[in-house]
Amino acid sequence: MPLKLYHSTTSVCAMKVRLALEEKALAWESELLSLQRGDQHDPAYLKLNPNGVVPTLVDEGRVVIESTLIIEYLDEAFPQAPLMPSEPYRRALAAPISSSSRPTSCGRASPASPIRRIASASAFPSSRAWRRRR
Ligand SMILES: N[C@@H](CCC(=O)N[C@@H](CS)C(=O)NCC(=O)O)C(=O)O
Repeated sequence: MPLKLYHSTTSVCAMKVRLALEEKALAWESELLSLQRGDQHDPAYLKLNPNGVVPTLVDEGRVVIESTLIIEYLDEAFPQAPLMPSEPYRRALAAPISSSSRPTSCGRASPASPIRRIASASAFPSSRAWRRRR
């Protein structure tokens, strides 16, 4: 059973999970919600994500919420193409990038933060690949 991602086109939190799925080349099924229409408040969706926000990942019936936790889950559950370096010092250097996109700061990275620099980089093949598919 493929991974299922509940997401929306306008959500940066959902976008970072899609980037992780693409980087790891994982097959996934799309459940596209319209935040404008209020799909996130649908009682059936609230059973999966009581916070009424996207993204939500379902893996073999197991529900994972919170974008950063979803990415960490994916990286541990599917070790191919790891998102984090294995060498401890390099992991330490990468940690601020990961922590600046923690759930509480989703979409609120400061102008100087590493995640913002990465997001504004011109070469972002994974997001382009995702857009091409839609
Ligand atoms: N901490 C959550 C935040 C999720 C979140 O705020 N998602 C926004 C889109 S980026 C959302 O679904 N908003 C819908 C609403 O507020 O009604 C995460 O990182 O997954």
